[in-house]
Amino acid sequence: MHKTTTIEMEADVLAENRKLAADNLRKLRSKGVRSVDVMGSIGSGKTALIVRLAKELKSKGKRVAAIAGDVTGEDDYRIFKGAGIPSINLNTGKECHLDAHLVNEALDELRLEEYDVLFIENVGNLVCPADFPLGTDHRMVVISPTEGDDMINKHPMIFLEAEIAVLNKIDLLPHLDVDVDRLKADYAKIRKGGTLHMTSAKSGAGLPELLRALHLTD
Ligand SMILES: Nc1nc2c(ncn2[C@@H]2O[C@H](COP(=O)(O)OP(=O)(O)O)[C@@H](O)[C@H]2O)c(=O)[nH]1
Ligand SMILES: [Mg+2]
Ligand SMILES: [Zn+2]
Repeated sequence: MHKTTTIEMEADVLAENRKLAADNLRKLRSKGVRSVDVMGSIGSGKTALIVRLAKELKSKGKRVAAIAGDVTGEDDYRIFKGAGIPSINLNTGKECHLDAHLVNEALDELRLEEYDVLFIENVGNLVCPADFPLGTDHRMVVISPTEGDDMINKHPMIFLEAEIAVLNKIDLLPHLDVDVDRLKADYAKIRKGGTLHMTSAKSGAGLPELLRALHLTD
């Protein structure tokens, strides 16, 4: 009995989130903003990638904004501001993921008509963000080789949910005993024929290809 009630409540929460996500997507598209939900593990380079991608986009004349999602604090928000990216800070309090409701409030604070692209950095976590779409054009998941070569196999749901997957920090590969072929094979098993994008937010490697995959550049 108790289990049934819990499952019903969860189903309600997820359904409500999907409804708000659809509202967010409509709102963003009506203002001509393309949006990306950047999910991934803690420290995999989500913030660093957003900063580099925003720089590339700005050089092509695109106007970029960001939402920094964290449990607490303003660390990423300050990095975005320091990089000249107009940003909103979203603290979840104790939740380990952003949800469509929080993002809906942040969208009200941004003058959306002034931007072409919005990056939303989700809370670092490879589990529950998968269940909470935010209403973005794309969902992207970022991991890095220092986390080991079983990251994809252990978290199939998020790789199934996000249509773009990134292995960042490839500049570190020469120093690590990580089996990249295993990561690629695990990914190809989960998303048939999918490409695991290889990037370095440090050197800039792989970023033009990633921007094309996100349909943010030609
Ligand atoms: N060597 C290297 N370091 C990186 C790269 N991307 C991010 N980092 C570093 O990894 C740490 C965590 O990056 P951050 O972007 O804050 O990760 P996040 O928690 O996913 O947002 C920082 O010290 C970054 O400078 C990369 O491609 N190569
Ligand atoms: Mg970050
Ligand atoms: Zn969570």
